[in-house]
Amino acid sequence: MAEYFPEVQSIQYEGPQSKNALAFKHYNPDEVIEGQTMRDLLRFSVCYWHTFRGTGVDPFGAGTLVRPWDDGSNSVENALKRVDVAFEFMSKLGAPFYCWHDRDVAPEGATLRESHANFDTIAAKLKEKQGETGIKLLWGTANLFSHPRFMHGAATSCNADVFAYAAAQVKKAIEVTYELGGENYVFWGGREGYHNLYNTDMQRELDHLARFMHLAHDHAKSIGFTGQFLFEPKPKEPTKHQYDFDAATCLNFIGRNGLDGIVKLNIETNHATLAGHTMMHELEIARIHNALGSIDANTGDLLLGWDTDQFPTDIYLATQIMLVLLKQGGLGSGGTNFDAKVRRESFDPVDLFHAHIGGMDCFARGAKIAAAIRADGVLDDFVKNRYRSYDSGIGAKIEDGTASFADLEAYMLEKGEISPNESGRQEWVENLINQYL
Ligand code: XUL
Ligand code: CO
Repeated sequence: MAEYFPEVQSIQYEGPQSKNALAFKHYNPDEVIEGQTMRDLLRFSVCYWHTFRGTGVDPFGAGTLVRPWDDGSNSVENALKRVDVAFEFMSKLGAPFYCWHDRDVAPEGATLRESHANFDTIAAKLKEKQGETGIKLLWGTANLFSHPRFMHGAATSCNADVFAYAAAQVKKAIEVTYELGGENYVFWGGREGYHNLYNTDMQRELDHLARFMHLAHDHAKSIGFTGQFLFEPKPKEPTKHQYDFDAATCLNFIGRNGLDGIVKLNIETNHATLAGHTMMHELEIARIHNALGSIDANTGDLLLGWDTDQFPTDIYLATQIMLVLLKQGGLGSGGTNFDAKVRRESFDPVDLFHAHIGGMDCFARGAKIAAAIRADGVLDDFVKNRYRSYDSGIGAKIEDGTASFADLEAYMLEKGEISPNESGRQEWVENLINQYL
């Protein structure tokens, strides 16, 4: 059988001293962190769209990532060959999971019927390769944003036929996800948003989006798909106002529309920063609402205001992420999906390996550092101690709901002034984290 990455053997863990660029320095799949192997804790996933469909095209120039195996066509034959490429890459990398949009893996046909048939053909091969390699599907999703028909959105389009088309596509994508044993199904809003309120009925559009998710859930139930539904927040790009702006906005939408317990969140680093938050903030918001389902691991660029989808290399950031993930004991059925692309100047196929190896090592290192911080317990003790006034006395009564405003007034009239405040010690806490890096 043809080999597409002949210069690369399977990537091994060689430890921090290794000088081999094509080896892991920190990601050791069998190493145990807080009772879980790194393999099970991190659940790394390769995304099909950037890794196998990315061309490096930008608004100023044609694609640069010309792959030797790709004939440049959108044919089924080319798509079938790409499956071999993908599984060779993922096997050599040692990634346990992957994920796709329907149109990444299979070409759109001239009709919906033809698109479904193409998808079935490719899905059969994906299933075969999953069986051969043991690589599993982390999640599937539908591309409801590339085709011109989705110019006004999909579920939130002003045109009911577009809603119906999107429904047909998601129905099929859920069925294929189920057929391939996918563990989650993702909804990223794509063009679900607006540019101008003068021509937009926001109430109706939001109601339609909620209806769409309920219909998707009803269908999943009817076919026995029990994978987790995930909503992926993003504040802008492509529309100015996205309905899934950030974690809090998505959680409000979920709660308001009876989707609690049905839909969790897939949090992406570059989306968090575009929303003016940190990734840690977004993860923590999701976690405390019991809605942290999965992550799209990437990073933006401090100097650029758009979704650059770069591979994560910042150990400080990975440490913050892992502090939250370890607090909730991992990601359950979710994973760490590299929704990231190599730069258009990095056009060699081997750059795909460098990118993923770096991202996996970065997260592994973040996991080790976060686990060390948690094992020492200094940070945790500091935070617990900071809130100790709520552990007994008036604080305990506030928390258990037995103190009224009148009780609090009586308490304070009697006491006269508060106990002295204590320093937040932000600088000390930041220094403390640096000691573990
Ligand atoms: C877009 C994005 C998507 C979703 C899946 O910014 O992140 O690729 O992850 O549709
Ligand atoms: Co994403």
